[in-house]
Amino acid sequence: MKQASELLRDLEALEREARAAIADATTTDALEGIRIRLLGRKEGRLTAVLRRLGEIAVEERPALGAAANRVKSALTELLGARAAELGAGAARVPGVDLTLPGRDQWAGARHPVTLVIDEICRVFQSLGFTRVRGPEAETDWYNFISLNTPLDHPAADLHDTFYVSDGILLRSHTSPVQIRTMQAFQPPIRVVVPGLVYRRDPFDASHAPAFEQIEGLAVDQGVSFVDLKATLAEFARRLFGRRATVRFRPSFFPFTEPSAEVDVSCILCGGSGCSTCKGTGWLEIMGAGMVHPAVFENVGYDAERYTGFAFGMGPARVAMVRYGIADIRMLYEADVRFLEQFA
Ligand code: 2NM
Repeated sequence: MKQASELLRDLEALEREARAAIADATTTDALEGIRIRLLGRKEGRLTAVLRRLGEIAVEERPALGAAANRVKSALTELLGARAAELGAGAARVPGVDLTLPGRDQWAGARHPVTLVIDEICRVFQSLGFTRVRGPEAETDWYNFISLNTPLDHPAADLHDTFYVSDGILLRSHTSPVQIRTMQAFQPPIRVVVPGLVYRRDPFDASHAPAFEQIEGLAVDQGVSFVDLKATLAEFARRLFGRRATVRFRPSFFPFTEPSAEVDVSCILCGGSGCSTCKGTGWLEIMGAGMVHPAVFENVGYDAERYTGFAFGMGPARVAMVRYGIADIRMLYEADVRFLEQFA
C-alpha cells in the first residue's frame, strides 16, 4: 500500500514543475504540449496521480483527493491564463515588444494624378486616339522652333526652361512628341500624349517645376474647328458626366491659329458658382486650337492639304478639383496616409 505522504510529495513536486513549465512556455503549441503531459486522459502526470488514489488507505483518500483537485484546478487556470497571454502576443521575446500594436499591411494604391491620366487617355482612346509617349530631354528645335516658337520668345527664356546643355533642354510641354509623330507618320493622325514636363516655376500651392501634362493632336483632310469643339465637348461629358458643357474663349499660342482657352462647367456646383470655380461656374481646364500651318511646314506636311486641331491640359488640376486637394505639393508627398485615401 502506497504512503499518502509519498503521493502528496509527488503532487507538490508536480505542481512546482508544472508552474515553471507553464510560465516558460513561449508558444501556444508548447503550452498545449504541457497541458497534454499534465492533464492528458491517457498519459497525463496529474491524471496518473489521481488514478493512484486507489492505492492508498481509504481514510486518507478524501484529503489527498481534495489536494489533487486543487492542484488540477490551479494548473488548469494557469494554463488558460498563459494561453490568453500568448494569444494576445504578450510573450517575452528578446528585443521585441509584442505588446505594441500591429502594423497594418498596405498593398499600395495608384496616385490620384495617375488615376486621372488613365481616365482621360481612356476617353480619348474611345474617341479613336492612340496613346503615345516620347523623350523628356529634347532639343530646342523639337520643343520650340518646330512649334513656331522662336528662341527669343518669352517661353524659351533661360529663366523659364531647364537647359541641360547647349540646345538640349527638359521639354516644357509634350508637343515635341506630336512633332515626332507627324515626322514618323502621314495623316490621318489621332494621338493623345501624357507625360512629365518641366518649367522653372517656384514650388508653391499651385505650381510645380515638374508636372504631368496631356496633349492631343488630330490631323486629316477637312478637320475643322467644329471637330475640335465636338471632340472636347464629348470628352468633357465622358469624363465629368452627361451634364458637363464646354466654353471656348479666344487666346494665343504660337503653334495654333486660332487658339482658345477651354473651360468646363464646374463639376462641383454644375455651373451655379461655388468656391472651387471662384463663383464663375467654370473650371479653366484646357488650351486648344487649330494647328498653325507653319508647324505643318516644319514637319513636311502639305499645309494646303491638311488641317488639324490640338489641345493640352494638366491632369493634376483635374485631380485637385475632383478630389478637393487645395495644395499641389500634396501630390508630391510620399506619405501613404495621403495616397491610401485614393485606394
Ligand atoms: C496646348 C494648347 C494648344 C498643341 C499643339 C500641338 C502641335 F504639335 F500640334 F502643334 N501640340 N499641342 C497645343 C495647342 C497644346 O496645350 C495647352
